[in-house]
Order: sequence, then C-alpha cells, then structure tokens
Amino acid sequence: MLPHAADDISRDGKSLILAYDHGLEHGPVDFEPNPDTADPERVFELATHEAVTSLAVQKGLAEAYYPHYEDEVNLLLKLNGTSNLWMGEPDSAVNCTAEYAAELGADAVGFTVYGGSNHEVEMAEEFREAQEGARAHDMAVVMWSYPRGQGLRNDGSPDVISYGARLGLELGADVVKVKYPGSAEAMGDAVEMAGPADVVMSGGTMRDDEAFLRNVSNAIDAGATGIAVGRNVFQRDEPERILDALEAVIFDEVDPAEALAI
Ligand code: FBP
Repeated sequence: MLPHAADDISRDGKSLILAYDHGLEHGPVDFEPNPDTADPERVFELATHEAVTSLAVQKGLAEAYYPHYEDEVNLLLKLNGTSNLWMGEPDSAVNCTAEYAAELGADAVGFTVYGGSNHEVEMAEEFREAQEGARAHDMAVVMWSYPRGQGLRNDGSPDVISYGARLGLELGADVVKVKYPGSAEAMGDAVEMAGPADVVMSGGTMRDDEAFLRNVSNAIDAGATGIAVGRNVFQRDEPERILDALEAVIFDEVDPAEALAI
C-alpha cells in the first residue's frame, strides 16, 4: 500500500464519503423520500459541505457535473456498479477504467467486490486491474467490500464483515467500506483485520438521527476512520443538519446527543 494514499480524500485521517450512486444501484425509489435529490446538482452542492471529504459517483454524473465542482469537491469515481433490475448471483459491471477516472480528475476510485458470490473470482480479477490502474495514477482505492451470495448464510454477521475488511487489505485497498457489524466490539475486530487499510462504515437505510449517530460514534471509537453514507444524508429534509452532526462526531469525536444539539 502506498503511504497515505487516502490523504486526498480524508481530513486529519478521517473521512466522510458522500455516496450518490443510488440512481444506478437502487433506482428512482431512493429519491422518493426527497424528490429533489433526483437532481444530481443538489447532491453535488451538498458535497461542498466542509464535512464531506469526497463524493462517490458513477462516470456519467462525473462527466456531466464534476467540471463545475472540481475546485470544491474531491471526486471518488466508482468504477463498477449495477442496477437491481435483474436477478442472479451478486455481480457488478465495470463501467469505467482507472485511466479514464484520472482523466476526469478523480482523486480516488471505488470498486465493489462481492466476496462469497459465485462471481467473486472474476470480480477480484477486475479489482486487480482497477487497483493497479489507480496506483499508476496515484489515486486512492476504496473497496465497497460487501460479502454476499448464495454461499453465505448471514452476510451481516461480524465474522463475515471482518472477512470483508480483510479482503480489502489483502487485495490492496486503501479504504475498505463495510456494513456496520452491530457493535463497537465487532467493528474493532473488522478494523484489526484491515490492518493499515482504513475502515469506513456504510450508512444504510434512513434511521432515527441519534441511533444512526450512535453507530457512527461506536465505529469511530472502535478505530474506524469514518463513514461512506448516502441515504442517511440525502434522503433527509435537512441534510446539512445531519452533516453538521456527523462532522462533530467523526472529526471532533463529540457525543451524538451533543452533536445534535449544536
Ligand atoms: P447508503 O449509505 O445509502 O447505504 O449508501 C452506501 C452504498 O454502498 C451506496 O454506495 C450503494 O449505492 C448502496 O449502499 C448499495 O447498497 P446495497 O447494495 O446494500 O443495496
């Protein structure tokens, strides 16, 4: 791993990745709670909030909007991704090369690997090409490490999440994004398995403010370096308010109740 490879997408070693690839991964249903968020411009604007250390989007949004935001937003270009319009073992199409991501001005690339899927071998090989391409262009590599597939009985169990974190380290990610495993202790195990790679938790479906921030705070206490979050921010009526609170919890390690009162 390159030393400090993730510096371009972090602040004091911590990160808040705003994820906005949902239009591809889940479709318009994710914009229903807050219909204005179907407009990418709204979320690029949100990414200029000082809490946000990078914005994760697919190539099409980067081509259309990033030229207007390159001075204010760090771009994390997702290189693979898929819709949920089809059925089958988890898999993801490679939609962009690392070389083209660099051309678009990306600071980092993102790549999903579904460990445990019947397509894991091909996905790991595709990740190898993306990771080596990113190294050639000095871009950090963020792995969405989401073990799932017919061979896994419980893809949310702490052991499986720790394995996902380790998979990120073994395959050369600088940052591994994992689901929150349910407790600070389990998150600590995942962080230990990831070694020198940073671990960030994913946001998940929209939750009550304090419960959500409590999980983030537990993750930070356990050694995670931040969060990659989409719905829990952009689906809210006042997304800036939760970003303010997340900033306090992640970067200043403020207690969640206090962070919400700021
Ligand atoms: P959320 O914070 O909204 O969960 O977004 C994180 C993320 O990884 C997105 O980047 C991606 O679109 C989505 O979750 C995928 O979720 P899943 O595959 O679990 O449906």
